[in-house]
Amino acid sequence: MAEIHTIEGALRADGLRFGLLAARFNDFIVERLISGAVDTLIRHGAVHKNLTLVRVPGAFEMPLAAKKIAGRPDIDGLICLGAVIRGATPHFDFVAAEVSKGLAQVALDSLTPVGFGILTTDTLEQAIERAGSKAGNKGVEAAQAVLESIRVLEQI
Ligand code: INI
Repeated sequence: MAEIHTIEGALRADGLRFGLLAARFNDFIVERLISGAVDTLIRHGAVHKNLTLVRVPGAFEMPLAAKKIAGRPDIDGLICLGAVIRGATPHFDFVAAEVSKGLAQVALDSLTPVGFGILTTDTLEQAIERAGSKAGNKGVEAAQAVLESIRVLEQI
C-alpha cells in the first residue's frame, strides 16, 4: 500500500505542564498509581516543578475538580488516578459510571487530554495487580496516553 500521511504523538514531556488528580479513597492503591504516573512523566522529560498534584475525597468528586484543572491555561494535560473497587461498596456502579462519563466530558469540553487512570475492579486483589504488580500500573498507562495525546493534538 502507498505511504499515507500519518500523524503520531511522540512520548516527549519536555516543556509540558501536567495536573495529577488523585482520590484519597483506597489511598494505598492510589499512591502507587501516582508514583507510576510521576515516574513516567519524569522519565520522558517532564520536570517536577511542572507537575501539580490535586487530591479529592473519592472518584465521584473527580469530574468537577478535573473540569477546573483542565480549564486552566497553564495545564497541558491531566492524569486522573483512583481506584473504585466493587467489593468495597454497593454503589460501585454509580461511582464508576459517573467518574468515567464525567472525565470523558471534561476532555471534550476543555480540549485538554484527560487520562483515565482509575481502576474499576471487582476485588482488592485485582486492584493491587494493576497498581504496579503483575498486571502493570494503570498510572503509567494513563500518563503515557496523556503525553501521546498532547503531542498528537498539537499536530491536528
Ligand atoms: N470512591 C472511590 O474513589 N473508590 C471507591 O471504591 C469508592 N467506594 O467504594 O465507595 C468511593 N466512594 C466514595 C465516593 O467517590 C465519594 O467520595 C463519596 O460518595 C462522597 O461523595
